[in-house]
Amino acid sequence: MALLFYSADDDPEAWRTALLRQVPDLDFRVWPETGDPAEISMALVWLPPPGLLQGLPNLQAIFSLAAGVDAMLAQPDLPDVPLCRLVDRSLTTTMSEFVLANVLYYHRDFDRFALQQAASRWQLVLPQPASSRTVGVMGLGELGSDAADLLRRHGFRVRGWSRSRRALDGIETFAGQAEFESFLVGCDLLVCLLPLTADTEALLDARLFAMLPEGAVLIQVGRGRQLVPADLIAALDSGHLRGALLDVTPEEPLPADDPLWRHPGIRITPHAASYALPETAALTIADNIRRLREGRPLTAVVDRSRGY
Ligand code: NDP
Ligand code: OXD
Repeated sequence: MALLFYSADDDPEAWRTALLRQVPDLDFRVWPETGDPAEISMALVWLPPPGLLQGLPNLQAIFSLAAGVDAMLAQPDLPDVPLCRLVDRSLTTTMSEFVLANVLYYHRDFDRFALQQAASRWQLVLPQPASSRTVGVMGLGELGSDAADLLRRHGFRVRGWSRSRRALDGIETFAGQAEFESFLVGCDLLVCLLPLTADTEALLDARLFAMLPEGAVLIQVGRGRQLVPADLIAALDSGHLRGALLDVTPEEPLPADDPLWRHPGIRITPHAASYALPETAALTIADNIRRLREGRPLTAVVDRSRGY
């Protein structure tokens, strides 16, 4: 039962070391040194070249090197074996930290102070308690539920929205389209941590922005194609929205001439919100390797009909 690794972005040796620490007898191969393709039963990959996975006749599972699998699912002829998302403590922790940092940026008026400094204007804006703001988190999965909990522990009022109903300590939860508007109307800051699916593509549009209260802020850390950029720019220009942080953009890297770069109400980070450390991510992948070997059900398996 060999595992084949492919990624244009990740260091295979770091993953080899981390996985062998957990599964010492693992036969870890790095493409293109595949050996006999019939010996490969697992693939640990991110966006493999066309034909790579299809050429593995005994493939039993694909482990994604990313949490969001929209790009993997868009691959033509993805083999019909379980596809597992990346679930990792370090990915979750760094995401929650990034979300908290950006919520605090607006909560503590750093956007206003940056404008004031540009105009050499000294003007106090009195700090407000965290409990005076409501932060809404769209998506209450691995990442969203942890970010919501960190925000709650910091003292913010937190509400969350998901497809099915979730119960989270101290967090007001909303579910589905039926409760979409009642969720949005109370959000001073809106964090998007949704996967990209047919239902969430272009969800961050004029209709959604109009449901948010005047002066709301968007923190977009899901996927770029969930945003309609022209609608965001219009909502900022009209003064309805106060600002937006975009960690993900419809095109990545964002082209130098894209107007999103230059809008005064928009801050851009280069898909930098979180990262998975091989040392910690190897724990959940190793668990799935053992499960596969022992014929037990895998965890973090993508439901292809839902798209996440
Ligand atoms: P999960 O699959 O664990 O959670 C997804 C959540 O979104 C679930 O709560 C789910 O609802 C909810 N959801 C999905 N579709 C809908 C819908 N149509 N309406 C309402 N709620 C919906 O994913 P993760 O938390 O692990 O990751 C979320 C996303 O974060 C990834 O898919 C990726 O796009 C993005 N990401 C971004 C990174 C970055 O650096 N910017 C890094 C890593 C991930 P339910 O609970 O009912 O299933
Ligand atoms: C992911 C990401 O989905 O880094 O893991 O965006």
